[in-house]
Amino acid sequence: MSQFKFSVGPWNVHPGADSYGPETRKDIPIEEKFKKFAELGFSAVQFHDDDAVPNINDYTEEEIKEKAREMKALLDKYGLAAEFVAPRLWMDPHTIDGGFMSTRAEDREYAMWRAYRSIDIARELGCDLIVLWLAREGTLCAESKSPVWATKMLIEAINKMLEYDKTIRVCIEPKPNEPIDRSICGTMGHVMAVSAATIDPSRVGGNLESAHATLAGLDPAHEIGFALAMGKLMTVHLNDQNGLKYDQDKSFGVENLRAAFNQVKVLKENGYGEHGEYVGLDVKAMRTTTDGDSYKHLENSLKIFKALEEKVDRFDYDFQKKCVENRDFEGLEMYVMELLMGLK
Ligand code: XUL
Ligand code: MN
Repeated sequence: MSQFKFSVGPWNVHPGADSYGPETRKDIPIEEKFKKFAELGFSAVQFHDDDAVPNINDYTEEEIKEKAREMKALLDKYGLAAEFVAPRLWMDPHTIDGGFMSTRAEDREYAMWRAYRSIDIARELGCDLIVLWLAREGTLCAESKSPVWATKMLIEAINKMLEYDKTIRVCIEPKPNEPIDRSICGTMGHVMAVSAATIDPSRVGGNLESAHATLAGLDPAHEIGFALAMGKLMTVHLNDQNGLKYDQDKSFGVENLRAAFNQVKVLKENGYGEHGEYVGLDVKAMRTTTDGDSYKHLENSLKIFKALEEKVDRFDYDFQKKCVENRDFEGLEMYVMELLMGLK
């Protein structure tokens, strides 16, 4: 039995299109996804604003709230909670050059409109968390905008959100690149600095995604640990990533099992989840996956996470202590490998 509650986004079950080819699987209606998420043991759903309210631009503010209430009823039907809402600031023609730090004032205004609507939707769905994955916030052409100005625009946008709703929490999901070239907020360290510069740092934290940390050349467990030490790990996006290339969102643990073990270990050792935090997955199926296996990567990720929880439960802290006393790190490392290989 896992001690954690798990969450997942509807985009994690997807038709398989990539930048170089069309869809390979059928699109699945959101209600069918919810039903399956509940069956698989997920407790909550993560949303983009337009996952909750498709065609969001076509509606008035009141209509958007009404549509969100309909989505809440659908969640209730399957006993699921909403974990967060994230404004999708990368698909709209207004966000071609980013959102909060777009070079055009009318586009920055549009980004704020989406941020406010995300807060409205979160309220209707019964959650208080806004995730900002800052997809296009940075520069494609380094000289196109000042990084000083861009960083200040991000802080200003977050301040406006904190003012718009006095209890909402804002959670930045850092990523160093892709689709943007140079991101403004690439790591947990950046998130902490931005948080500290806002009008209410207690309401601004981070969402660590394993793949994003790897893309920054950092260890996901250390990024998680850093945010935990600051009391600012609001959620996680667990997945895996094979080195420094395009963002892969592979099933949790399939590329680097030891790194995955250490992510589970740091979460377990530090009481993650005790304040209602979810273990969020952000995993994608492979392009070759068939319709019948549309959820297999989710099942596999949960299975690997739970198996690693058991490994953490069996971790011999006395042996670890002895190894540390003797500076026998070769011994400790081999012990971890044997534990993971099932030899211990
Ligand atoms: C992109 C990414 C997004 C966010 C949600 O790399 O991880 O799916 O998690 O906006
Ligand atoms: Mn993510």
